[in-house]
Amino acid sequence: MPRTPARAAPCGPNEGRLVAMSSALAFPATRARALGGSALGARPLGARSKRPVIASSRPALRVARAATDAVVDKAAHNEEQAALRDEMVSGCTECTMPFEAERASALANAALADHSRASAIARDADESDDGTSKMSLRALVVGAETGKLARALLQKGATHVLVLDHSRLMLDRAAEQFDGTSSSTTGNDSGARFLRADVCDVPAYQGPFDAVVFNDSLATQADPAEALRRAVLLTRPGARVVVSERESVEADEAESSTRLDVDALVADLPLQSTLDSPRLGKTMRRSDDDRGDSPRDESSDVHESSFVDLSCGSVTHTYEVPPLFKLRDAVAMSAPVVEGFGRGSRLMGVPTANLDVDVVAEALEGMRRGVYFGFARLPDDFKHGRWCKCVVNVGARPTFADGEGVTVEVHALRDFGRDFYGERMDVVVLGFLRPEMRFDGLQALVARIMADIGLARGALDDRACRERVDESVGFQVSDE
Ligand code: ADP
Ligand code: RBF
Ligand code: MG
Repeated sequence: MPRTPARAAPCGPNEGRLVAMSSALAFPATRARALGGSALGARPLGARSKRPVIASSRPALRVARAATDAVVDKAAHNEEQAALRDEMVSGCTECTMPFEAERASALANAALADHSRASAIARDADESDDGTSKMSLRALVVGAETGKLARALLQKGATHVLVLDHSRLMLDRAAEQFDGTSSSTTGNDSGARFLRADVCDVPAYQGPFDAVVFNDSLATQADPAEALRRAVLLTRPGARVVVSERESVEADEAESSTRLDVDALVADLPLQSTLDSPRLGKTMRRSDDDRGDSPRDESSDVHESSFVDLSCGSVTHTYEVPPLFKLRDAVAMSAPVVEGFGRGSRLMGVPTANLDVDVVAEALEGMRRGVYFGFARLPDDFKHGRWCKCVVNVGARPTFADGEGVTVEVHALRDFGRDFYGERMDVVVLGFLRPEMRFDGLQALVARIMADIGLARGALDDRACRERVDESVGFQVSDE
């Protein structure tokens, strides 16, 4: 195949794109081969199954049918894509892709260069006796292609790479890049593993991932926005998310205008362009458009000019899940606890002391909306006057219909055994966890809050963090 950038099939004369299959079935390369090809016959490329829509006058039934239709459509879409890809692979003798090696290297760099965890692994290895680190760096590749990307990621510092595709044959071919592919399905062995699955069905135990690369696969997802959202939920703070779509250099205007608007897709996600790296401290200050009262503010988490790399015949966007990081200056607040929406304890099991926002208005000026960690105390309460760990949400609660106006809610990681409305609460905010985001429901929000609490505990246990508190705020942190 000539090495020219083209919107080409991975191999052979077929032109088309790949995707989906909803079973999360992990298997080693050998099993992939044993399973053989798809039972589906060849279908016209690009054809989408159209199911008749059955309308119901009863709303509940309508909703249920719509949901079932979506599941069936997705399964059909995924099967179709799997069949297409199987067909591409089985039809080629020598499989190559345009700019294959260069593109793999560029994408691996986008995913890993200056990655905070990669640097931590290097430091850890330096300090260890045997020069190796016990830390892992997990990458998720959506779209197997020829396996070169998985290889490049491992070469550039990833310890585990999970490769997803819907086509058994495509996975099988990618696995040929590796000798002695691990048969682990739990993700605990290092190296490359291959999973025939939809990205939305990857179980959390396979992660958390430090890098996710959509390898020319986002546009052909049944629901690209949902695929991105689910992938981001599998990541760890500081993770990179790279979206790369192959593109012909001769792409005509029509083709360019139908290009995925990836920035728009990530607008509601806790991602920011790598150009606006929090390590540079930029994201801790609100951007201008975040200051007004405009209802839209989540998209300020995403820099419009995310990195677009047109080399290697691809358009590539690189984002970062904000790392856990400490504020340059601790933010101190002290305010009476006021009534909120009465939802925290009752519905969520996470009581949040709502601070009087008028009193903390000045401190809020420098803070973006999002989830923070720090220490809190009730200074006027003899029994609870010592500092304890806390998580703090500064935001508009977009998950709920009441999402108007910024509130400051503190969940203290301590059992007070009583309510303390009207009492003064002191809070020292030390670090940022993530931007606020809209969740699909209470359950998803609570699950994420639990993860936030875990991350906050870890960060606040960090000796350096505690020492810094003692120095800059001048109090001894309780060791409870
Ligand atoms: P509201 O919507 O009125 O804020 P919540 O359901 O969020 O109600 O409950 C918050 C109240 O619960 C706080 O104002 C405080 O009095 C009490 N509370 C008890 N334990 C805690 C805790 N660990 N963290 C925060 N608030 C707590
Ligand atoms: N609400 C949201 O709508 N999106 C969020 O991302 C979000 N994150 C939160 C994180 C933490 C640690 C806490 C304590 C609250 C968060 N909330 C979020 C606020 C939540 O919606 C609120 O506490 C309840 O609605 C009760 O007012
Ligand atoms: Mg509350």
